[in-house]
Amino acid sequence: MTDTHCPYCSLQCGMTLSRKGPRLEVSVRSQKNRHSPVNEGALCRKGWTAAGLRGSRERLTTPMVRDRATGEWSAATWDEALDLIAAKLAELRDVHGADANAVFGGGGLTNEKAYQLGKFARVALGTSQIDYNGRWCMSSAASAGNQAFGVDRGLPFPLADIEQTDVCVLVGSNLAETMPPAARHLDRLRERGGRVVVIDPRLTPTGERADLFLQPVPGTDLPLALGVLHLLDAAGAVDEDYIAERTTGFQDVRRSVAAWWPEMVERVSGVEAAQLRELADLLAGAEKVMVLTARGAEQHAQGTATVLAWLNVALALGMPGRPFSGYGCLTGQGNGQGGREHGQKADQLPGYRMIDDPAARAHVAGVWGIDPETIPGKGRSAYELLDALGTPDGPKSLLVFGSNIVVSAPNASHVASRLADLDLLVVADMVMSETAALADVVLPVTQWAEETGTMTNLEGRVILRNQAITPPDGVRNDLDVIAGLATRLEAPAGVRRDVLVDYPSVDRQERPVVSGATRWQTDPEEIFTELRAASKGGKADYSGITYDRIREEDGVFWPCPEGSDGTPRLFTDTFFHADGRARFVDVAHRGPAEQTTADFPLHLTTGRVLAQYQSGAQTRRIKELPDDGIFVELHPLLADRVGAHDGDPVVVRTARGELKAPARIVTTIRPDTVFVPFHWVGANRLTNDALDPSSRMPEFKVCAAAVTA
Ligand SMILES: Nc1nc2c(c(=O)[nH]1)N[C@H]1C(S)=C(S)[C@@H](COP(=O)(O)OP(=O)(O)OC[C@H]3O[C@@H](n4cnc5c(=O)[nH]c(N)nc54)[C@H](O)[C@@H]3O)O[C@H]1N2
Ligand SMILES: Nc1nc2c(c(=O)[nH]1)N[C@H]1C(S)=C(S)[C@@H](COP(=O)(O)OP(=O)(O)OC[C@H]3O[C@@H](n4cnc5c(=O)[nH]c(N)nc54)[C@H](O)[C@@H]3O)O[C@H]1N2
Ligand code: SF4
Ligand SMILES: [Mo]
Repeated sequence: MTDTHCPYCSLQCGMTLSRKGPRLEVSVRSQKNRHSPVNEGALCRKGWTAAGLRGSRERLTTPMVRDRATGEWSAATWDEALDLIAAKLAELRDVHGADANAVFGGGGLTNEKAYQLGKFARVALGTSQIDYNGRWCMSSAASAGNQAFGVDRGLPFPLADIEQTDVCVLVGSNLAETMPPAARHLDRLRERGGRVVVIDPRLTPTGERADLFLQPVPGTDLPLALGVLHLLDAAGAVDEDYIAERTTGFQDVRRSVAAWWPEMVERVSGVEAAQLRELADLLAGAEKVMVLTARGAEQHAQGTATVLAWLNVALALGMPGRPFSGYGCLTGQGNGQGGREHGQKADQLPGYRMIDDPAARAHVAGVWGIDPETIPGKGRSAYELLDALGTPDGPKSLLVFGSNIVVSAPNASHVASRLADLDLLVVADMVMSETAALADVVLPVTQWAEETGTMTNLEGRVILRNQAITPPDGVRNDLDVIAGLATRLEAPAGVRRDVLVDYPSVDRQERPVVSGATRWQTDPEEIFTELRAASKGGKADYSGITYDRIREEDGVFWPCPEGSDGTPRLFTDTFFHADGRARFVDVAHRGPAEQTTADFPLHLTTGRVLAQYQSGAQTRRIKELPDDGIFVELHPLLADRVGAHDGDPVVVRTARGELKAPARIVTTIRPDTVFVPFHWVGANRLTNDALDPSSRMPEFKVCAAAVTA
């Protein structure tokens, strides 16, 4: 029996794995799991069935190489596959320069993998071209958090704090379906007499839990926030003392919200002025308010500005840093948080250091035992990277670890055409995902139950994934794959032991320096020790966290410098900007990048259903999970107008492509909006690749569409 955590979402529910003959059984049987802080012994359907890939025929167990001419696959040995890849990477670098090779990571990778992948790109390949799917996830909230607070940690408080607030406002989150065990916190909050507000163009199972439900036009959360702040200020409900003591920039924001009368907000968002007043009254009368955003608010070309507008509401009410109050982002992927802290993002180095900061480069170069000058600069963001593949100035190869981009990237047909122009596409995965099926080489890797490593959940809590079983024959850990390639590329793996944190007994002068060593680590705990050193002194400081501490303490919250207890709650005394204050940022509403027209009169939005996870690469292959296939959700009024019948196919068209799928007619969606889940191929043939200017987040949540029966 091994205690570990679910492989999927950012809740990282504690679960117990036991062997039952050849099978693996999921339970929450252990004492530890019954009391695990985020799920208290509850799991959602995806968690219960997570072991379904173990022993399944869908599992890849041998490296595969595809013949470009015939399209045929043949099995290869690991040496053959890695030799082939390394030789091609070296050739491309020699001919076109280091940026000819690119790496694409994922927020499902452990911290150790994310760290090692970033180091591999910068040290072994020397490329600036690395980014990851987290750009499509909560990057707008990250960018807003950095601007307002000077730091980006999903929730600045433990999840269970939700129960103790007075009003919890969920902007674009369907957590009852996307993090089901978390919904209990909303229920308990309401049992205590607190209120839940949900803002979503669809009345979801989360919306059904709300005391107040607002149903805006997709892409109008920003003016809603401006309208709320307008009303709060007019009512004298802003916290002037807090604003004066703990923030800067309010006066500009106050001036710009003055123009947003409720009636004007109603015209833009479709939310009645009376409802907006109801929300403002609720907030004005509450002592403790929590504003939480998720993808509905964030996945927009104005996602950062939208989050900032809601953050301004929380700040004006004086909430961030106050007990059981504040602003938080509900991150998404299992390691969506840690994945963005340790260097797989184009502009970052480990510890949430910025790659263009000379001090950060010097520190990390010190740990890596290399000259800071050799660390490349900032690379392209995820979508811009994919868009550049195979173009004259763009990368000629792509290594993918932990993402199924041809299903999950916006404007996916275009992305598939870019992949086709590569000289080399390598995908490491445990199944033949739609992206793997397009690769030249596919490498079979371990899944969660077969490996150890740390993950950082939505609360900033660093937890430990424990290996429960040995991997199937032929399958390797991503860390082995990275080390195998780095060694073949003759990359130095010189960790300078003198900067490591674990040698308190040795005098600093005498600590051994192994600069120039060529062995790349594959042991997760060794890599974590190096990560601790690399993160030391950074914003996401992990230097005081050890595997033992995580085991003993139910996880440890960063920042956690050596000797610290960790930080479950941020901002109680100070924010992370040099002056210690939070910043109001004045933002203006521009609306979605693509407006409706006579040809495309509807709003298309996309998202999730309970039983499927992400691109579906894993969950569509698990027999115990219902797979109803892709569908188009639309309102009866719209269905009547276009002559659609429930269950019969409709065609959705946008400027980028079309999708034919069964109609699902529901009264819970706005009549001017259609919804398509993205777990199957199709939704992203439709979506718009317009990007947020600061986070580079694509506008998954709104574009202009037409529907015909
Ligand atoms: N079942 C399941 N759970 C998951 C995942 C999964 O794939 N499946 N993925 C995980 C990951 S990586 C993530 S990021 C999270 C995402 O978790 P959520 O953000 O909760 O999920 P979404 O369904 O993408 O979007 C949430 C809601 O936003 C609404 N929405 C659409 N457009 C707008 C808008 O313009 N404004 C507002 N206010 N709302 C809008 C949608 O109707 C939807 O109900 O879930 C995690 N958990
Ligand atoms: N239209 C639309 N598109 C969206 C969204 C939306 O709301 N609407 N949401 C976006 C969001 S928030 C996200 S997070 C992305 C997610 O979309 P993807 O990045 O495609 O995420 P997954 O489907 O989880 O893909 C992970 C892949 O890696 C494999 N894998 C899992 N673990 C590991 C590992 O440890 N190592 C390796 N090598 N492989 C592994 C899985 O089998 C799978 O094939 O989609 C985005 N796309
Ligand atoms: S809520 Fe998330 S972490 Fe928990 S069991 Fe479901 S998918 Fe797994
Ligand atoms: Mo996500």
